[in-house]
Amino acid sequence: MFHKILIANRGEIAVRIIRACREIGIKSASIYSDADKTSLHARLADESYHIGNSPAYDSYLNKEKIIKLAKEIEADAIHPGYGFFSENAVFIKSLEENKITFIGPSSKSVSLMGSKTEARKLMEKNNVPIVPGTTEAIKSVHDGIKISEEIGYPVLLKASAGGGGKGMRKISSKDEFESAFEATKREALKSFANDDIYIEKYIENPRHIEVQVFGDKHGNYVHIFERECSIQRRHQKIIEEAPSSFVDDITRDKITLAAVNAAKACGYFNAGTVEFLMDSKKNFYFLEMNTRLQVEHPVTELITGLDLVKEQISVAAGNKLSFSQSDLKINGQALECRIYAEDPSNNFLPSTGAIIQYVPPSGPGIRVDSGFDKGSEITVHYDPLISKLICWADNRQNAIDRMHRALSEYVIGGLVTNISFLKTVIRDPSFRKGEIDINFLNDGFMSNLINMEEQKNIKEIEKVSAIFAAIIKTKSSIGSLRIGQKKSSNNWQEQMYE
Ligand code: MV4
Repeated sequence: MFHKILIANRGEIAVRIIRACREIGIKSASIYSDADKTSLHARLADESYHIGNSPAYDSYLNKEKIIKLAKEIEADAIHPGYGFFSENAVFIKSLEENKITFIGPSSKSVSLMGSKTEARKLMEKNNVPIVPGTTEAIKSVHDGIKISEEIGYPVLLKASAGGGGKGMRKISSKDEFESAFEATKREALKSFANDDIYIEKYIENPRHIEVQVFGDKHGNYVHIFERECSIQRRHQKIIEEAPSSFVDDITRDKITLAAVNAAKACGYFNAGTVEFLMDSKKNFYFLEMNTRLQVEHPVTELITGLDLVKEQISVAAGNKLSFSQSDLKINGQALECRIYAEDPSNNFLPSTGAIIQYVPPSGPGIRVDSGFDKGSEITVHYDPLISKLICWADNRQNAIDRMHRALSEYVIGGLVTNISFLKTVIRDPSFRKGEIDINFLNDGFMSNLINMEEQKNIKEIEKVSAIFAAIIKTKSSIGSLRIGQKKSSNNWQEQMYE
């Protein structure tokens, strides 16, 4: 087993990993940037190291600094969390060369899945249904039009090196093809330094269903059921659930088998997620594989009783999977709401500043994974995710009621958050019935928001709080200066902010 794990991440996921390390009895080391001196992860780890300035390229995305630090402090493994270096094959290769274990898949699996056309080819060969379309890059406008006619409009042009919704364009007819083709190619080149693009049939109003998979370094594979992630806005997920209320037992058997086949096809080990689109007839199609631990992993943990981060660490250390497929069953229903520092009544503009009041919900069936608490500051430098509120109940209706109750308890003062917006979604009759797809939060829902007025009132209250925050900050300088130093032991209990 490892002696010390360096956590190359921040916020709630860094805290999540620190907790797993502490329970196993492995030393945790965190890194933090200037902007994160007040973040929980900088306080909770056994050791904390200031890594650089606030911009990610100088801190959480500075490969040289991170590897140098890992060597200096004799960390034998690095957990990347999600985002940052988690799906960076070059970073993983460097760790392999430096004999530091990457807590995640091989660089080979990551590169394979990084190319969407390669991934589609591989899936097709391994009985994983893909969206009808091409598995090679389109060479010319002429070829593209011919293929699109065969598939039938509308089609989607996608960048081969893209993913997560970047570099996509819908084409509804032949007349649109040429200009869309050129524009998508230009964007792909600019964003991914690779202008290969391919074509898929456009699936109307699908759901986003993903399957959690896990492999060890001995060739064992399991799936850990599905998650429903259709409630998203501009490719940012907002509410996730496990299991999906749309997936029946027979569909579940099929989609989870396809996901395990996907993992086997790329020789995958550690935690991974296979994303699918599911249409209204429950046909499902492979979209992409995320070669990392995902933000929404807690809903899977709550319905299975597993600790996915501990399992990641164990498998990375070379152990066999600690459970087999037949050990797993779905128990009840879990929901997750992502709590963002953003303003729903102002086009979801990120909101920054200090958290001056912080009262998380608790009670039966509630889990809060937070990266921040009272005194923490949310800055412009990173994603505005404050925390994740996750709940469990015996069935979906009770889980929805419980989530609503917990959202009502949650107090975050000093910033505008999306909490009241989340309550509006959770209360929505269609959501309660499970009538959701990836377009749920599009214009229809937003223009029907009778509660936008309520949101505005809350915003006023929060503005006043922000003014108080500013006053308190100048008076007492929130954020202890003791944070900036290396800590030889875990002394977070002694650190008081006020
Ligand atoms: C699609 C699609 C419809 N048809 N592909 C967006 C993210 C990227 N992973 C793939 N995406 C989509 N691909 C076909 N052939 C619709 C989307 C899509 C989407 C997918 C999952 C979750 C949210 C989404 C929001 C908009 C579009």
